[in-house]
Amino acid sequence: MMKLYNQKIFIIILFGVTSLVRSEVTTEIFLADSNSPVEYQEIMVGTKLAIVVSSDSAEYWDGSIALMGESVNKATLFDGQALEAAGPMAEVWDWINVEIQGYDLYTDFFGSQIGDWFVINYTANEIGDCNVMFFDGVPYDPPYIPTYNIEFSHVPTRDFDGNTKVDFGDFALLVSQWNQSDCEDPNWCQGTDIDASGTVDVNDLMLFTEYWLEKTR
Ligand SMILES: [Ca+2]
Ligand SMILES: [Ca+2]
Repeated sequence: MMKLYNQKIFIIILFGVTSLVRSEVTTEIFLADSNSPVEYQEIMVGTKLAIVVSSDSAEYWDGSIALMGESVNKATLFDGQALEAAGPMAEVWDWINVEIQGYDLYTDFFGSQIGDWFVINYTANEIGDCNVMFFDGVPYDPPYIPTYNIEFSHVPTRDFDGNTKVDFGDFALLVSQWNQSDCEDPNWCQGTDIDASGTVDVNDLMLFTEYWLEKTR
């Protein structure tokens, strides 16, 4: 399990685009204050991320980032924006299909530059696996087959008091619920019964410490 200690997590999507083919599409995940990409799968419910679409080529591009199926409930994509390098006429459009949530992305046809083109914010809403579909090229008709998925696993939050950081306040809440044995859905003893076993015990403490000092945004 990878742990994060940083306020922001950027997912840098790099495109190795040539003039002939859209090739070499890769996804890398960075911590905000690190140059080292990390493998990143598990995030707490409530965590907010920024998905940044970047390019090493200054040419026209369109594509899409979206949630479909069960992932629509698991997370929300919001506040999609074109950045300066996408060019002055770049556009971001909401998906209008009610079963799909996300954005179609279009650079300026002539004015794009190398750099960061778009940013799409992501928040984890529910426990479970979530796939963010990435399309190299806007898909106009079903079936919507992504170029690849960015996969997340949402785990229960350890930020019991909701102040966006796992810290002593949360630990104090865990202690206050220690040995409680009547935890029930959906409250689970103020969230401190992390594994939903019905009891707040050492297993929850271990799960809690895995995310010690992690921030959710
Ligand atoms: Ca907290
Ligand atoms: Ca438990």
